Amino acid sequence: MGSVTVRYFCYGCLFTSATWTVLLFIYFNFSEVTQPLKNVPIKGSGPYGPFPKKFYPRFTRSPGRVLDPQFKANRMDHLINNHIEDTDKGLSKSSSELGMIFNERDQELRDLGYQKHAFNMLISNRLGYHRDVPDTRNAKCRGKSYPADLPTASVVICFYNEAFSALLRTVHSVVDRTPAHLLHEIILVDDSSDFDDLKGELDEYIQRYLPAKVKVIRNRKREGLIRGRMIGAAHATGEVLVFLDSHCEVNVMWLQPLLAIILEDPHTVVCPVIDIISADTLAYSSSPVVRGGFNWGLHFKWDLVPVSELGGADGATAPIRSPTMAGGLFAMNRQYFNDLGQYDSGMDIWGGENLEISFRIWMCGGKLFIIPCSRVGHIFRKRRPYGSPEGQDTMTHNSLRLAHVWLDEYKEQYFSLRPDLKTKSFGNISERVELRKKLGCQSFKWYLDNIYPEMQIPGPNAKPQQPIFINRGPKRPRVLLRGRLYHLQTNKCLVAQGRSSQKGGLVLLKACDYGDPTQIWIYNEEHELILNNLLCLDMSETRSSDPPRLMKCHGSGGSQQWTFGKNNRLYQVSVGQCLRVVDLMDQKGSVGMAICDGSSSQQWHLEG
Ligand SMILES: *[C@@H]1O[C@H](CO)[C@@H](O)[C@H](O)[C@H]1NC(C)=O
Ligand SMILES: [Mn+2]
Repeated sequence: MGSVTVRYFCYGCLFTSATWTVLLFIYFNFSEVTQPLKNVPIKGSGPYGPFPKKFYPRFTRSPGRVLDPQFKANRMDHLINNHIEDTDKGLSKSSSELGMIFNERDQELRDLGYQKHAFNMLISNRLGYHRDVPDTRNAKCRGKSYPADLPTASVVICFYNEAFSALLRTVHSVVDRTPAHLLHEIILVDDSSDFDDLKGELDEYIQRYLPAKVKVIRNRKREGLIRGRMIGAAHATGEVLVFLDSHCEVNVMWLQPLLAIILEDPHTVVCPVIDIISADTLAYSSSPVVRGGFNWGLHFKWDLVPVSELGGADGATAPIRSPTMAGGLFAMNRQYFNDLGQYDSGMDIWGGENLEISFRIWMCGGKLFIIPCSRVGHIFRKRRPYGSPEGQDTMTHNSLRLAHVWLDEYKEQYFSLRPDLKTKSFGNISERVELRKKLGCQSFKWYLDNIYPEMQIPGPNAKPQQPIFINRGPKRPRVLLRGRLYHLQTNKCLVAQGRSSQKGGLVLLKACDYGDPTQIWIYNEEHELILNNLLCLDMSETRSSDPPRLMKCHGSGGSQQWTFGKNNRLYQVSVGQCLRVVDLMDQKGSVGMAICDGSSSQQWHLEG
């Protein structure tokens, strides 16, 4: 009897300790995960879709690395119950369904984002403020070392109505990937933005989660990017000014190569290679090393690097002389920026200032280089989402000023393209003309002869063309699947409504015709769906209510990027929705896009 009591007593003890062990295990595990995620939701956030709120990375507001990115990616995948059958380069793996729309709110956020910012704000918000980016530098850059006594940098970022998440990812990427002793300060210049979250909420965030060297300056009225940068520079106290756009992410070791060149020669202005962050998917990808040029319409353009400018002792890691800069991203000794006359304060808002400062640098004794070992990603928006306050054409006004100050007789080249501007007023340029005299600058002819001999000058004295550019053969994307695209439930095929070669044509569901080769689709590693080896299935980027169409393949993802996912869904990246049959009963077989719901109208299969 006694032994039975003891036995039950022991079982009781075992049971109690087991229960406690389990409880403690659960407690510690969960508190570890949830602790850094106790975040204040951003204004305008509510309950969202199928996610438990605490795991939702979109509203992370805490400092530091909220979630290790791998963990975050896995969590995201897990949450959207998804195993992406990506066979490609790991890079897009975690992000290819990050834009998926689950409900009306997501849809609104996405559409509003495109409207206000011309990029996918839904994905930007979900990415949070920290993420790793692929190291896109040439492998030889990794072995380089830089002097210990590099100058300190003041990073100046002007913003106007920027998406909160994009701005903070820019700032955090700088803080995360810049050695603290080189980062003197970050100066954010708010050019009188209209959005509320960029006011008090931004201040509060910076105060709580960013180091004190991150400062905000608020313009009382809209000044534009050009005067905005001058205001930022006037407040800066570091030795080097680094200008960045407000939708960038800097890469590893981005700053040291820039500072090293400026240390060597303070009259050298340097630009990083601008990597591409897709406006549709926010995927980060490498840019080829190109350099800046311009045309006689005074528009900036990218040129391939002439062979004569390539290589040198350092090969692929050597600085590349660039006739012009793109404008948004560069570093320059602060004293030199002031000595060289900053910017033309008579220029408004945006446009032309990048050519003006480029000409001024070269013509007045400086140098301008692109540094292949420094890389900064930039969201290339499809359009400029805002105008000037009174809707003026500031690009033309600014170009006109620069033509009159810097182009000498070559301004006739500009006017021959724009005869309407010959008599147009451009304000008072006497100060800038004075500056050019004071600095003892070279002629524009000198610039063309010495810095940009590739520039074509029409007319009787035209120079022979020098098309000595590197030839990159267009790489054909690898084919992953080839066959008919079946709608599973009806076993019908997705085909062109008219001819498969007709650009802009619709697609619909029809009985499969196995003798018809124009019903064959290719799915390739670029995630394109190509019908009959001709046209790509394409979704209008801003209007997800439109049905998909067959368009010329553009090779840059986004509107032509499709993913086969869980439940046989066919997901469109830039729209964030899935392909579906509009009405299963209807004989017309119309297809369109809809929120992914796993229903049978949305199940597809590509098979040979
Ligand atoms: C242009 O500005 C300069 C000073 O910056 C001034 O001396 C000059 O009178 C101005 N010219 C005109 C026509 O207003
Ligand atoms: Mn930009």
